[in-house]
Amino acid sequence: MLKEYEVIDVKKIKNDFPILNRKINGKQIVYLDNAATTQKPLQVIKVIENYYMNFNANVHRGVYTLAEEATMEYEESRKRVAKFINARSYEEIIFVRNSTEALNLIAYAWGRKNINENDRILITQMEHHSNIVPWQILVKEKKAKLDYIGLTEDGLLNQEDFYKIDKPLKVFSFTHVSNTLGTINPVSKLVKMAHETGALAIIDGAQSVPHMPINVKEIDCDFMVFSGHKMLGPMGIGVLYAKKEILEEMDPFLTGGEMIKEVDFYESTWNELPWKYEAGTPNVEGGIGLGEAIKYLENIGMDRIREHEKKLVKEALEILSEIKGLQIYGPREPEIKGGVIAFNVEGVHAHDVASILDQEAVEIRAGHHCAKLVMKKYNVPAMARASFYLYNDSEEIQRLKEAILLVKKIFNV
Ligand code: 7TS
Repeated sequence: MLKEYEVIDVKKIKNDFPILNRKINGKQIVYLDNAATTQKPLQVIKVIENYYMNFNANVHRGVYTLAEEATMEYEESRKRVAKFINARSYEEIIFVRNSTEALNLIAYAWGRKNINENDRILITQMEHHSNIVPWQILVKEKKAKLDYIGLTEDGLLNQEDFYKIDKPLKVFSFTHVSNTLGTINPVSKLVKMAHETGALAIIDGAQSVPHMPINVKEIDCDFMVFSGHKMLGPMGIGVLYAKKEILEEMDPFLTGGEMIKEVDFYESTWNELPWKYEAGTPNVEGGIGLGEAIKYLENIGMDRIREHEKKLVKEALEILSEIKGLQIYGPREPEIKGGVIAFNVEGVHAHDVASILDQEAVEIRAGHHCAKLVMKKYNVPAMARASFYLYNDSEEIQRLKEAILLVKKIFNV
């Protein structure tokens, strides 16, 4: 039975995640590192097991039953992904390993063809390193220019910076939700700003696609990337979404088997979309597992998952704000904050915070979170970070609070 204030049945959901029954130091685990990766429900684990037990074969080549079944399931997953983010067709969905690979693919395949000397690429100070480093390399190679949108003290994008940088702009690449500050950026507006200057808009959806309804047609971005493992799916499967006309114009990234139509001695031609961008044997178990993860999320409803996380964040911010000496980073309004709260306990290194929390079976991440430019903004070497998902609840926020109070007691701060 759902309690009146609950938007989803967390108790029932928890039963689908065997790992959440684990005890650490005799205490029930509280898993709060969902921005790094999420746990997998039995439904996903079983679908992978079933694949290996019953229809494992390489895809797109065999005409025998196993190969046809594997191909069909893999391609069904692609269609499910397309529908999940409202892409126009499965042709716009490229399976890759993760968000990092997808961003590198864009920088190499699109970037090397379209970026020239003195062209400008714009990113933001809240990016994960995977949306910084590929651009730094491209810019060096092409003698192009890299610009940044900075941050306000509250962890929002300083949108005025957009109007200060030199134009014309070729690319504006930004995260939808910050993996450290939790900031939800106004993506439709940012895409419009990019398009008005003639730039392409790339969205890093690693922290948004798993947590809220996404409609790429409505947002009108040119590219969006995300990772299966952050949305209940297996490791090693990710997605590059791109508008069809861009994928048609671009050259392939990796080449070899699978991605060709014809191969002659000195020339080759490319396969149809989306396989033009998928060289070699793909991660079939990953694709099938991701399809099942999406089924699971859809059954609960992405709008309800977002509502649930909004409530958790509101509650956590209220509770944590009462702790003296706790510095919390990022916006405070649940409307513009995803389920991510980064903090520091005054006088204690974030790694010590995370170690003591682990003694209490509260699993959080500490460090720079692959967002060193965010650390620079707040002038800290590291932050502790709790990040939520659909299987977290109020009791776990209490456990988090008690564990932080214990840190303060141990360090006498
Ligand atoms: N972009 C964002 C916004 C991310 O949060 C991450 C991973 C990535 C890209 C890269 O994803 P990957 O699947 O290619 O690794 N973020 C984190 C994190 O916050 N803690 O561990 C990984």
